[in-house]
Amino acid sequence: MSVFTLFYGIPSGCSFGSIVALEWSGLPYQLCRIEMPAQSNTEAYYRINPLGETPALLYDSGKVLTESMAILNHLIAKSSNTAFHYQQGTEAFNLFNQKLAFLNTTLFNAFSPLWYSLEHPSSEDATQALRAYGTTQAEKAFTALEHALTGQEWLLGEQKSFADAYYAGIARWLKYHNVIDIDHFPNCQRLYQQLQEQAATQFAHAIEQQHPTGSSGKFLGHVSLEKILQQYPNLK
Ligand SMILES: N[C@@H](CCC(=O)N[C@@H](CS)C(=O)NCC(=O)O)C(=O)O
Repeated sequence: MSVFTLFYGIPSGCSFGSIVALEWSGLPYQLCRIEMPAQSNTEAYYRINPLGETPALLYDSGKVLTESMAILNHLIAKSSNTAFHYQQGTEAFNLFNQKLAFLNTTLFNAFSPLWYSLEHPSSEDATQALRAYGTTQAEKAFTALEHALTGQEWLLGEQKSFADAYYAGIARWLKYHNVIDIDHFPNCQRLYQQLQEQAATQFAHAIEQQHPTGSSGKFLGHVSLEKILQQYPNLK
């Protein structure tokens, strides 16, 4: 089996979820660290993803997959852990896709105005308007999630899934942007806390913060963007 390479973004990228998922998957992989926006918005990285976004996954010796939903689904298909496999057309498959789509659209997008205001300093009024919009959207999304999580251990119910991994990377933005305290949503908070106790989540934090850490999966080390581009000259 060829080695996967995940391009993950710092600080606080949504690619965090793909790192956690790779740890859970049992697949051998390496990581390529991309600073956003300094490295993500360069001609070199556009050869990996013309949108300049992370995560991106290099697989099968030269194919690149972008978009978290596609990456997570690919990792599921390749994972030897059958607990993560859902057959198309089943309720489990629908539920997984529904949760992942909710996180990747409604929840993720709620934070867009907050990221924009942080990365594009503007007038006090404009910043306040963006923050107010982001806060309203985040409140709406977390309220919906709070109801959906009632009486459930994980996003899918009793079974942990890659949707939970992805949630761990997004939910932390409430604190990052200092908008609403996650304690206002007890079920969301419980799920978030439960994820912090997972070895894979602790590993992903340590990787982002460049702290020494051990993998509970099949992490093989870091590789630089330059090395990947030399190794795969045909990447556009
Ligand atoms: N739809 C994409 C969105 C990816 C995305 O927007 N990633 C952000 C980080 S969470 C990014 O790379 N931003 C680039 C930058 O800020 O320079 C996905 O789900 O993977």
